[in-house]
Amino acid sequence: MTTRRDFIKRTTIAAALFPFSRFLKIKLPVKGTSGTKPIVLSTWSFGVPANAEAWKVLGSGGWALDAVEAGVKIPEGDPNVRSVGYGGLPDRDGHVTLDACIMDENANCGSVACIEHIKHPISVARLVMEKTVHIMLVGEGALMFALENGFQKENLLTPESEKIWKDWLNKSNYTPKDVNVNHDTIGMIALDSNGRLCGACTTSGLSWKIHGRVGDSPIIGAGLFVDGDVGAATATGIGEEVIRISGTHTVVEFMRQGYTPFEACKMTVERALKKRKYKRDDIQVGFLALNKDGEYGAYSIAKGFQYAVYSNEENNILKDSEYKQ
Ligand code: SD4
Repeated sequence: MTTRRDFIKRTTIAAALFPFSRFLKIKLPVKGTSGTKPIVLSTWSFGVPANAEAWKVLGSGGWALDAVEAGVKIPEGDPNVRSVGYGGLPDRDGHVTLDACIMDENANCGSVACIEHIKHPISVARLVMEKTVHIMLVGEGALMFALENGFQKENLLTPESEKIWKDWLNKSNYTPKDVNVNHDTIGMIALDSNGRLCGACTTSGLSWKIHGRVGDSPIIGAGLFVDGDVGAATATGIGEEVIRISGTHTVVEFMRQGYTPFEACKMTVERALKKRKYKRDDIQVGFLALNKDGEYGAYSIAKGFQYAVYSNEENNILKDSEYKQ
């Protein structure tokens, strides 16, 4: 693991060399969590079963794109996960609206936003990528596209989530700012045994949001970004803060400059804080990143963010006290 002193030293050296490195192609002196492939990472504790599913593809030499799609479908289909897919908490008017995107190693990508009634929006996003000339479909149009392609219309509001929503309605002020920012999205990034980097991100978004609100999760460069030659990153937390700084694109650009995934995530979080003058722990924004060499890292503003890593047949969860340095 990188120590704080190592980080400062490398950051200083990197800052001094950066203006020249672009011309001289100097490889900046960085190191990170030891690289390995295949490997899959995902946000929060539901990343553990999701990674296990993704590993079924990665462990047998499959494509990272198939792995991330299969992996994130686990929390999407789990009614007990109240922040992704089926069983997700609704917006303030009781609609479960879902956001998802997917991206491969060649910058192919697809996305759906504010889609209703479809249990696996990630698979619709993949279809947008593979069957259309577009990248993003939203709302009614995304639903029509899904139905035309054989997806089933379902009620995604479970009795449990409906009860939580009704309890909220009883005591809420129903103002535009009355949203629940305590929320977990699944973002998954993977490197397969052929060196292909891919990612997926899917969520029901902030609960009690205004109907029609779209977060960062389906936006390429905000909730997810992959550059197959450099690295991949995904985001969790308040989507508005991630969109404002093109969060995951920024993380990948820092990795392109030679920073480790941990450093890239930390610098991007610092940028989000600097621009908005929030105090730490007032808001949550977290990034998870993986580079082309299989090195990974994460950083978040507030305490409590954790992520799951599956590599070498081991499925681990890392808490912030373990990955923050
Ligand atoms: C959103 N970024 O809709 C998502 C929420 C989230 O962990 O990631 N929560 O803003």
